[in-house]
Amino acid sequence: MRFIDEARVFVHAGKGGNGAIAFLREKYRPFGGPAGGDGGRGGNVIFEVDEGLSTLLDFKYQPRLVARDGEPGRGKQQYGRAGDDLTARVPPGTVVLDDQSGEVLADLVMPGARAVIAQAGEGGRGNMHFATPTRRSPRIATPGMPGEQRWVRLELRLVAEAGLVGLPNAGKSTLLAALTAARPKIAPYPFTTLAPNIGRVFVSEEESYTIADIPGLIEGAHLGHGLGIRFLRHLSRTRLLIYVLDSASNPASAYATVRREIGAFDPALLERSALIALNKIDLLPPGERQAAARALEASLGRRVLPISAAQGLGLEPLIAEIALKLSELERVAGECPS
Ligand SMILES: Nc1nc2c(ncn2[C@@H]2O[C@H](COP(=O)(O)OP(=O)(O)OP(=O)(O)O)[C@@H](O)[C@H]2O)c(=O)[nH]1
Ligand SMILES: [Mg+2]
Repeated sequence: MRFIDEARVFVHAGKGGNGAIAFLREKYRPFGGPAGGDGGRGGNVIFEVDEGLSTLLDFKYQPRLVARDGEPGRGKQQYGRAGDDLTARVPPGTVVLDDQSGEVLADLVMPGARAVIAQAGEGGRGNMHFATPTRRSPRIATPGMPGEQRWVRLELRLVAEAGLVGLPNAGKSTLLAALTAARPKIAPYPFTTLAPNIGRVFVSEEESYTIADIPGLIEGAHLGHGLGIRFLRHLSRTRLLIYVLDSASNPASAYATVRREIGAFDPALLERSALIALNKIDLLPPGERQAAARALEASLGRRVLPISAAQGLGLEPLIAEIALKLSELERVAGECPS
């Protein structure tokens, strides 16, 4: 399935039905008074989260969402039928913005979350409402109101607790595959991953978290080099970044490059809690692995966890460390709600 994380969609809610002008004509009451009913309201355009979706692909095929109009009122005080709402399903994490103003109309995260994106027009009022003692046969009814219409932009920002970042070929996808049931493509060349992947790590029966594998970044990504930095949007909801560095190719400089590119996208990401995984330590002689991690720790001034995603070395401590960080962050968030 193609991963599409941006789409432009035209939404048009239904117009309300017109109010009716009608009079009762019954056998024994030839001038029975006004009896035009109200028009029905139009259909809203609603977006709703469907947990089973992970792409905005559907909107590429159907970029116009037009809900039905309400029916006009009728004689004998009958109301017009309301137009059916049109409900479009979106993946969790979809942000809906007004295309022109950029205003955020909805941020749809939780399964089942929904928002009216184009408001339907109200139905008009029939002449049965307009009779007064002095105006007993009003020939007045109001028209239905138009439904809202506009272009909206959809942006998917994946919902994951932690995000893997690093240069191409560092082993991010290998790590995701080692920790979760996700099966991303893995290959010995850069830019294997062309779109983010998500997997869930099970720490215990009650505890699990999700990790996103973001396509590799290179020097100048913020200038459009490589795959650029647009995928970094998918880190915006993560609470923890995991830098994946290849121990065999200057990890300190890789770290600096990745930080520069992330900072160019959004400086706030540099403040985010982070862990550093020094990958591919199986390529080093066993006696040098810890030393390599300590040396990098000393040069970065941050804790470094040595791992081999391919051979499953050091993964238990990493899983535990991620879980610990996330639960600390959760506690802090709980203490000072923002
Ligand atoms: N020896 C060794 N090789 C590894 C390890 N982890 C990954 N690799 C290899 O490194 C290459 C790149 O791995 P990927 O997981 O595709 O790297 P990536 O970071 O996802 O790369 P992009 O998707 O291009 O950004 C593959 O050939 C992997 O088999 C490791 O721990 N040890
Ligand atoms: Mg990859």
